Amino acid sequence: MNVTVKNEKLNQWIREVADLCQPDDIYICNGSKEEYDFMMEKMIKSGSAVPLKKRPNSFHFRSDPSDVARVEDRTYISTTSQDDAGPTNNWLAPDELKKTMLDFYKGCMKGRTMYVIPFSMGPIGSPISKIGVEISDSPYVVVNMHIMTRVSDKVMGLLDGGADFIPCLHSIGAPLAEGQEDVQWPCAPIENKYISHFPEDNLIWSYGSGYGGNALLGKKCLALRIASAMARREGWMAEHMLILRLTDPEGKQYHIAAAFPSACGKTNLAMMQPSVPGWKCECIGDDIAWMKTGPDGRLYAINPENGFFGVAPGTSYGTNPMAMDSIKENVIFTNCAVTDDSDVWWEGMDGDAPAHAIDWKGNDWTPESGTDAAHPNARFTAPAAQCPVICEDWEKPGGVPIDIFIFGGRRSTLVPLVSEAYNWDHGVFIGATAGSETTAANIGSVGNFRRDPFAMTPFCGYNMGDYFKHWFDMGNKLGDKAPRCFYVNWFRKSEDGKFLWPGFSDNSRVLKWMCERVSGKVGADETPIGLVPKDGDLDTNGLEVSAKDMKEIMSIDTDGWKAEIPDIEQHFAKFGDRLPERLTKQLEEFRKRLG
Ligand code: GTP
Ligand code: SPV
Ligand code: MN
Repeated sequence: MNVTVKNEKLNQWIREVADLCQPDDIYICNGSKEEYDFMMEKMIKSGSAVPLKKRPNSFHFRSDPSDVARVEDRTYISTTSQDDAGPTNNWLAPDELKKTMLDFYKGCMKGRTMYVIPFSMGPIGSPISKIGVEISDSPYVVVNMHIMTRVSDKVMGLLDGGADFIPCLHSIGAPLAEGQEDVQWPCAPIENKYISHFPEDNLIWSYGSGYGGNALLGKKCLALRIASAMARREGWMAEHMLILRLTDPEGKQYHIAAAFPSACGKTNLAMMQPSVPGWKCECIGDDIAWMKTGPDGRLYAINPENGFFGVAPGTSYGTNPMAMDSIKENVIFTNCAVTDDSDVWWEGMDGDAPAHAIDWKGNDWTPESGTDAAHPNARFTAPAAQCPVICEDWEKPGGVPIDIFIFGGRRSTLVPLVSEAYNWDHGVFIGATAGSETTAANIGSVGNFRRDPFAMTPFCGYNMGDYFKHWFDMGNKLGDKAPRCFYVNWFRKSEDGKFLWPGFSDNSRVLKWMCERVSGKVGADETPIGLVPKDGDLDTNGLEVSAKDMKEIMSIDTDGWKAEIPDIEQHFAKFGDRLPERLTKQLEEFRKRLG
């Protein structure tokens, strides 16, 4: 071990894990550039990292073809009573799950180094921030954690001073026997993967995967699943939301937090450049928001992360120029294609496809191959500070006051571009009934419709019926200072399968309408599903969408909505007596409005 650890709880945990996992070596990380360079150098030598000539200090990794996304089927919320995990989470009793996992962990780090990564979610020392310590046998995890969280000996200093922490144990589950040669991306087979959470002890155990949210445990595991359970106990909120600041031509600022499911547009909206003249958008966070009430009774949000773990395919100067400018240097790419001139490429990047590349599986690829060059869930890991439109207040310890909540998802039919909730209870109803087509961010089928309340289905660390109640409780606490709630759908398609709405920078038109609603500049029409823009209020100046398509994007198909009711009833029924009365009442009112 390279450092003496003074925090007794940490010291004891490190010794316990080392005895169990039997690594060859233990290394305590300090987050320095030297450490990052040293780890990267080691991975270049072993062949797992490929330096990119076109992007300074940037590297490409290829995962095992089986280990390309989160594994919701193998993700557990392990509470004493199954009812506390609820109907939307996989559950195993803590004793049973721990016993199974202990067998896997036994000797699992043989032939490898065990890295101890002290990190802060949120600015170091902020009252909203939380300290975690991840133990991992993956050097890829170490370099990604350097970017995605604040890894620092300042955090170790706080721990030495007695600060508490959330233990996050991770192993790729691939011990090496004496003399055994390593593979490029070691991991365990799918049936041996476990992404486990013990919210009653604020504890995370992850085994068998090296990818994204399965392995970078500060993100979904700590900042959403464990934090959501803490937030409920302590009266705050941990949400799967981007945070942005929109400034109108008069200089008035609005802060917006939006919950869309994985791969449904958060990173893009967070750094969107408005097509409406005079409006400015700045990014505060692109995936997670932690929110607490401030002394003025309003809701304040911070981004607990330090980087972007963004979807690569579809990212281009045409769609998300600020992301493209954030990934010019100091970036880790995973599962992209690599071009002959040593750059990355993916489907949807600007310009022509390369005539030849090496695809994400390491095979020769040409545009005639008929396969994806980059995996649909290929990702970039980039420091948030590199975003040209990162807000100057993005690390403000007290956060920014939220004016607007947006819910949404990917619906090729039915759901119109935008609607506003009648009030907070109706807002909770539209959040609780949100649905979306599944994406490649999870291993499983893609394009299947599912209910995904508040985009939290895979990330809520407790019974989602109680989570709905927590939203009502927060509403009671916020009163007339609560953010206004809206619902959007950028993904409605025409009969021939094309997106009707241009999206991206034109989404600013929708945000502008929301701000004008909040400031009382515009009225709205009442419909069964909520309030919608009056004719002429949605700014379509310079927009290249036909009047016919515009009408379709905004149209409300009452029969189609009536046909949703049985599915919403089934969805609500799953929560039994944990479903708040106020949601049942909302459903009744919705039914009445539909006539
Ligand atoms: P996670 O990181 O998985 O949580 O995803 P995310 O919600 O941040 O999604 P992201 O912004 O990365 O977008 C996912 C995909 O949707 C990308 O391929 C985008 O190009 C595409 N996308 C984002 N916004 C829009 C939009 O307004 N319209 C259309 N048609 N596609 C969009
Ligand atoms: C998501 O799936 O919502 C992500 C990517 O943000 S991961 O970190 O892999 O969870
Ligand atoms: Mn996400």
